[in-house]
Amino acid sequence: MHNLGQTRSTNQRDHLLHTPDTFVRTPLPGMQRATAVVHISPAGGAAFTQYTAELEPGGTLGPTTNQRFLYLLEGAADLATDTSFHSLIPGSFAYIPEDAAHTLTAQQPTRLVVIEKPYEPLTTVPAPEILIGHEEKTLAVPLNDDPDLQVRSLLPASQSFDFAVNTMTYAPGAALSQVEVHVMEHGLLMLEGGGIYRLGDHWYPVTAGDFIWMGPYCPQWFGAIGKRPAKYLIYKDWNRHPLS
Ligand code: UGY
Ligand code: MN
Repeated sequence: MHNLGQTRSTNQRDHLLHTPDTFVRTPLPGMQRATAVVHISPAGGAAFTQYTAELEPGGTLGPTTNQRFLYLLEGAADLATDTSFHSLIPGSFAYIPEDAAHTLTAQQPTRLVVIEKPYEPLTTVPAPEILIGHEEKTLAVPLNDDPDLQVRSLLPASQSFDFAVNTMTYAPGAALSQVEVHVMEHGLLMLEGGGIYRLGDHWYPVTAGDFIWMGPYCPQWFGAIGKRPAKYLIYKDWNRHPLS
């Protein structure tokens, strides 16, 4: 059904709101029985790429030489590396270092978040190794002592990692305690609930399924609205000097 050209999606200099009605699916090289919705990439102004991969049973992701982060949204998939084998279920995540050969194969219709980024090594710490986990096994910590805003860091607090991926869960009515303006950029996927996101000088209603990119220094604030918690998965570049 057409909607007379209306959408909540918007592409601004320092932020993007990408809503499901505007998603366009494309195959990426090496994908089998799978497509990608590329939410953000260097073409959109980001230093990383984030897409949602949608796989049929038996479908696979293509290869990458960059480091890759996976978070399973729906379905089930097997991740095989040269030395290990892991079954991923909703809430499972995986960090795969650059140049690490691996194959991800869906066991049923599966959707997953894929984040890829060239690794920025430090001379002082070794590069990270492959890491597999499940969100529910990570520690939930209140942000700024607010028990109504819980943050789970999926990657360990190690300088080896040049990015972070967290989930943030807001009780109904909870909000960020400040408008943030920072050098890091964000890729954000709304997982549950909704609310109002301030991006730059705009206030947007957002809901589960929406993707947001925030460029460096994009003013940002979120307040949860509704009778159920709002939850999102959020990427940020991390642990590196701005001049590196
Ligand atoms: O980690 C963050 O910068 C996070 N608090 N930002 C956000 O939720 N927009
Ligand atoms: Mn932020």
